[in-house]
Amino acid sequence: MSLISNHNYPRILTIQDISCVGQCSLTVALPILSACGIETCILPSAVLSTHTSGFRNFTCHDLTDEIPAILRHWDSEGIQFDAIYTGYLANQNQIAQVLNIREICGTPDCRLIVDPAMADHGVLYPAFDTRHVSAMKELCFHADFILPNLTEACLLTDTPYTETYNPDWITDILHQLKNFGAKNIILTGISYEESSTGVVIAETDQNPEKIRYYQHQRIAQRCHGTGDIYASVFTGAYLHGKNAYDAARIAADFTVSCIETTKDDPSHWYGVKFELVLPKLIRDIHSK
Ligand code: PXL
Repeated sequence: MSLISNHNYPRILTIQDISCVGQCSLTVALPILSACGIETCILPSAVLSTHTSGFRNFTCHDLTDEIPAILRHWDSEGIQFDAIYTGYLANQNQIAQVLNIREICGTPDCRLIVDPAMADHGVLYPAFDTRHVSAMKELCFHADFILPNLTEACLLTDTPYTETYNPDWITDILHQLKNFGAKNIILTGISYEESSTGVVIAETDQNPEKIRYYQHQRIAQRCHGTGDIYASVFTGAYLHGKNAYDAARIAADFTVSCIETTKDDPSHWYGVKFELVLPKLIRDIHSK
């Protein structure tokens, strides 16, 4: 029996690592997408003992070599996905395989949502170098949505990173992303004043293009894993049927609540207590 897609009940494949401890990547994507009512299938890119930001001596088992056999099996079973959402990918080879996976197991209108998940606060994650950035540029070019933070947007456009900018500079970055082929861009962590930050929602494949800004509270605390949480909620809300702006807004509100819930607990430095906020997410997703 094949698993041909049933559009009334979207099936998504999310490709990212399993960090066994650390509340990021698949351990947040799976519960969040499920809470949004989306059947979620996973392709683990690697298994790590913890994430790589702040823990020392973590282990990492790269699963790239497993991917072709998994794909052959899915193909032989006729398994199809309505959407593919990628997060932290372990190497350039895996990035290159994503389009092949969509080709073989995607429905004809399979949407590709890419969180570049490679850098933050002006620096690349420890495991990556410029080859990773080049491969990610290529993947973003084919995506329906990309969800970079400012550091990733700068890397994708070869722009020096800065924390001081104005709306014109951001518009210029968005146009550079559009020129290299990105269709819809959800740019997170864009702040024009001390007390607030926000998300830019640029639907550049619309005519005329739509660029909107959702401003929200800024909490001074830096928390790990919030990019993965944001991208997972955006993806779940969007596939649930919200428009891009509402999905971006729900994701921002959820992420802020997660940080609020965690910020006064220094022992929880490695992630956020998103589990406590899932009831709010379910209410927001299922409200009109
Ligand atoms: O949250 C992004 C992420 C995902 N997976 C791993 C990471 C990181 C960020 O550091 O190390 C393994």
